[in-house]
Amino acid sequence: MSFPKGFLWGGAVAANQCEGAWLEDGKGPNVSDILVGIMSKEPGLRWDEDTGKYEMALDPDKVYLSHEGIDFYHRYREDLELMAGMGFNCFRTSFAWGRIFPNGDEEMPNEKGLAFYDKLIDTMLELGLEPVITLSHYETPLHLLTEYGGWSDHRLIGFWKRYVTTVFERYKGRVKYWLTFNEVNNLLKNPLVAGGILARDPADKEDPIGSTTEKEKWQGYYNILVANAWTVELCQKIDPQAKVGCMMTASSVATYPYNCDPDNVMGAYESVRMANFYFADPFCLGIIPGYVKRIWREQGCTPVMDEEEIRLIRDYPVSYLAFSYYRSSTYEKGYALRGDTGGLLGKENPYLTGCSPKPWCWPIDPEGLRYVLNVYHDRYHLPLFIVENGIGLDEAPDAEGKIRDPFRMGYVEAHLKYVHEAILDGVEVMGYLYWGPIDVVSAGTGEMKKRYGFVYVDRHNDGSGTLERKIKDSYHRYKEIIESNGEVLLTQQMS
Ligand code: BGP
Repeated sequence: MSFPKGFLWGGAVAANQCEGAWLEDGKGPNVSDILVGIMSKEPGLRWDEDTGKYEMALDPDKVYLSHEGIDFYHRYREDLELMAGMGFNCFRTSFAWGRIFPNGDEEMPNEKGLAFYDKLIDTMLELGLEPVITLSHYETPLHLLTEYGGWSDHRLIGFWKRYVTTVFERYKGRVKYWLTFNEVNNLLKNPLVAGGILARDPADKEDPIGSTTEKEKWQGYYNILVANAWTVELCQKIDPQAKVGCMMTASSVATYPYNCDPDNVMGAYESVRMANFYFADPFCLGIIPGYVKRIWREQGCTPVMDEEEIRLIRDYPVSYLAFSYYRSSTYEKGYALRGDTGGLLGKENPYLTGCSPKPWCWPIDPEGLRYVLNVYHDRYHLPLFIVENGIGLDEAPDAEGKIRDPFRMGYVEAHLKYVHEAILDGVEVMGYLYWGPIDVVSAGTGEMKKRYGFVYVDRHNDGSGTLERKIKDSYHRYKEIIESNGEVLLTQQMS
C-alpha cells in the first residue's frame, strides 16, 4: 500500500513565472513578457502603420511582475536546495526559448542563455532532482509573433527544430524527460499565449487576440502537431534514452454533464473533445480526428497540409502524456463555459463542497483527478504524468512569523489519495509534481498574491518585497509524504 517504486515526486514552475531577468544576458522578450497575466486581453503591442506589423509597447502604468519574477535566475541554487530539502527527486521547469534564441529565428544560439541552463541542470542533478523540461511554457519569442504571426506560419517549424536540436544535443544524457508545449490545448481559447499565434491582418488593430482568424488558429494547430512529431523524431535520433511527452491542461477532461439529459451528456463529451482530445489524440495516437476535420469542412478553415508531415504525425507519437489538473466543471446546454488557467468552468456543481478562496474560487474536486487518469489511460494506454496540481492562497506570515497552511495540505492529500486509487485501478502514473512549490508570479493574473508555494517569497503585487524565502508549514508535511513514498497518507486513511 504505497506508491510505485521510482515514483517521481516533486514540483513544477515555469521560466517566465520565476526566472525574472527578462532581458538579461541577451534574452529576447517572450509573449508572456508583454502581458500582466495570460488571461489579459491587453497585450503590450502597438500596430505600426509603416511596417504593417505589431511591435512591443508596454503599458507604463502596469506592473509586469514577471520581468523580475522571484529572481530565480540568480537564486536558483538556494531554491533548488529548498526543493531537495523536501525530498524531491524531480523538478520541472521550462527553458525560455528566447534566452537561447532571443528572436527565435537566428542561426546560432545565445551562448549565455545556454550557460545559464547548463548551471541549472547541473545543480538539479547534483541535488538529486531529475529535470523535467518544458520546451515552451507560454514562451514563444515575441519576434516570431510580430514578424511571422507565430505558429500559423510554417517557417516556425524550422526555427523550432533548430531550438530543440540545440538543446537535445547540449543536454543529451542529462535531461531524461522533455515536454513540448505547455497546455497547448488552450490554443482555441487563448491563441496568443497558448497557441503562439498573432493575427497577421487584424480586423481590429486594437484587438490582436480577438482578430485571430479560425484559419490562422487551425493552421497554427497543424504546424504545432508537425513540430511535436519532429521533436519526438529528433529526440529518438539525438538522445534515444530520453523521452518526449506532451502537456495538456486536463481539468477540462473532467467536464461532467449537469444531468442525464442526452443533450448534456453529448454536449459535455463534445466540449471535452474540443478542449482536450483534439490535441491529445494526434499527439498520442498519431491521427487528426474526424471531429476536427468536420469543423474544417464546415467552417472552411482546412489548413495547408503535406502528406510527408501527416506521416510524421502518425509515426512519431509521444512516449507519455503529462498534464495539469486543478478542478472539474459541469456542462449544461445553453450555459456558456468560461475558461482560465484552471480549465473550464460551467454551472456550479452542487455536489462539490469546497473551493479555493475568493477572488479565485476554483472548485475542488480530488476525485476528478482519478476520473481524468482513468479516461486518459483507457483512451491512450500511455504512462501518465501529473505535472501540475495545487492551490493558490493569499498568505502572509503571522505574528510569530509562521505561515500556516493546513488548507493546502488538505488539498494535496485529498488529490494524492485519488491518484493512489487510480494506480490501484491499473493506471500507470509516473509521478506527481505539485504546481508552484515556491511562490511564483501567477500565470493567469500576473499577480504575486496568489501563492501556491510550500516556500513563501516576500514579493508583492506592487513589486515591493525583499525576495526573502520562508518555509511554510506544508513544507514539512509534503516532505513526510515523499519520504514515506506516500505511505503516511495511506496508513492514516486506513486507520
Ligand atoms: C497552469 C499553467 C501554470 C500555472 C497554473 C496555475 O495553467 O501551466 O503556468 O500558473 O496554471 O495558474 P495561475 O497561476 O493562473 O493560478
